[in-house]
Amino acid sequence: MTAQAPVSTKPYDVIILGAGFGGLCMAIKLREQGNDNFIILEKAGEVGGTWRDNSYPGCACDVQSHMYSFSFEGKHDWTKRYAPWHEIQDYILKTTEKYGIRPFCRFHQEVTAAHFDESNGLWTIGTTSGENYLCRHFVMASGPLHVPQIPNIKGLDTFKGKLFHSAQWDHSYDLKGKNVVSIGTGGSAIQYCPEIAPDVKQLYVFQRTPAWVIPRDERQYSGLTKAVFKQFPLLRQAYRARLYWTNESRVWPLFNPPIAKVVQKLAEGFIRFQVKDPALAKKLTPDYTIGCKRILISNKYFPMFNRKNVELVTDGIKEVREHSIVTADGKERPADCIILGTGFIVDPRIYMRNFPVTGLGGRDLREDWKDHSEAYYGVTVSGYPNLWQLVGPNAGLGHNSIIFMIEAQVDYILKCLDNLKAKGADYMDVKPDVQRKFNDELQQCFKNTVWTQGGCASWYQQADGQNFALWPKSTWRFWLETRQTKASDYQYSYVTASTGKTGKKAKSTA
Ligand code: N01
Repeated sequence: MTAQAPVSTKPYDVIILGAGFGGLCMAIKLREQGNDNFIILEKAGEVGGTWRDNSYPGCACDVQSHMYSFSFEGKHDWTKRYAPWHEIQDYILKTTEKYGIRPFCRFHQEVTAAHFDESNGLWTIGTTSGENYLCRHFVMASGPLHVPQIPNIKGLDTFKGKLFHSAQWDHSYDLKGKNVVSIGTGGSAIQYCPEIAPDVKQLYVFQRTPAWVIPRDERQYSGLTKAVFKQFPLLRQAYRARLYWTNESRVWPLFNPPIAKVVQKLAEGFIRFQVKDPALAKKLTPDYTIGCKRILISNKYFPMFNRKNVELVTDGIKEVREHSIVTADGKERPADCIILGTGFIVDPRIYMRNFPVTGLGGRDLREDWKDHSEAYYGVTVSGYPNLWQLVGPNAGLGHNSIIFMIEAQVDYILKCLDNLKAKGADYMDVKPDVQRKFNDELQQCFKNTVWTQGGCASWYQQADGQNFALWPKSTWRFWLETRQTKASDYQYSYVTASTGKTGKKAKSTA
């Protein structure tokens, strides 16, 4: 919280952190309910989140666009099955205008603290601009993947060439004819490397762990298809449903490692088919079960290694020098530019990495989640009343559209808000035993899946080995389980008129 900063006197009903897909969905649905008493605090100067930030060459969503869009805001004229980033950002901008969300956005307002006050049942939200805001409900919709991970490599800070992270691509820098080092082989790198390879003099792709990459069922939508989707929205919706169930069927190998092994054989064949040199194909083949880390899709990644100017480097990085990079075997490679495709800091505490969130009795979420992050349906955390999250712990996906999860979570939150109103209470808090039971059952679901049996280390797991990132069931189960709220899962509290100002303890009821 900014000391001495003014606090807005009139509390908002809801403050949303972040104007990406999640924040916008929350805002649109609030407006649909006739609730205009909210604002969105956005650290950047525009809406869009990931799709505003990531603009590297080849950046596209690896979930089909007809699925990776709001169910209530279909778009008949997606150009491709997997739309490029700017088309998705354009969709977000148009949706923002159509639903009149822009006036609710407060840009360049990075949240620095969130503090719950039991005496009045309100959250105070501090921002870098120095303004503090009051609200009844605080919705954290910042998403888990937005803080670039800069690797701790010896000498990286002494590098005299061009250095940037994939999420901060410098389009003014011309890669033509340059010696380029790319570190990492995750979802971002496998998209931009094949795009830049034809332009650069030499591309060194530094791989620490190979990724399973499967074919991308790419297609352009013809004018006829777009016209049909425009004329017959039901057909577009049926197409979306087909995509949904196709994606959903992909989760079965993840739950059943023996089935995953069969899929893996096909993926191995795909590498051997696309890479001419068998020794190189072997280096590109992971030694863990497919699905343990996110499965990537590309038709261009493996063939890129058949180019003369692309080298796969699997030796560990020893150090970076002023104009080169040196591997553990002592080999030095010249570098004009280093691109970090090293992903994002995914930490259970990512939502409040830069700021404290204090709940009942002054408890600190960063402390509570130090070793172990837990929530209830990735939406709410016991001890932090009226604090809501989108894509919180165990609400992430590797096989289907995260927007499906966001919509289910937003609906759930709105139902909770209705329950609170119906009870005439000021704040609600999920009961600790409800959260405990939910998480114990959830972690059981991970047993005998590729995530625990697959033999990989990934950002899905926290230090104690528990998977805090993914939803371990089908997404329709998430929808079904969150369709109804159970009022008895929560403790409801009332702030009496007299306690509002004096700070006496609020009354609670189950
Ligand atoms: O990041 P990542 P990303 N030295 O974390 C390596 C999703 N996404 O930006 O596996 C050397 O996946 C690291 O190696 P290792 C994407 O699926 C979605 O690519 O840890 N290497 C890995 O290879 C993912 O969930 C879309 O051994 C180092 C890579 O860097 C998320 O976004 C599109 C290293 C990081 O891979 C982020 O993807 C694109 C080091 N010190 C991406 N540190 C969609 O379409 C890290 N690495 C939705």
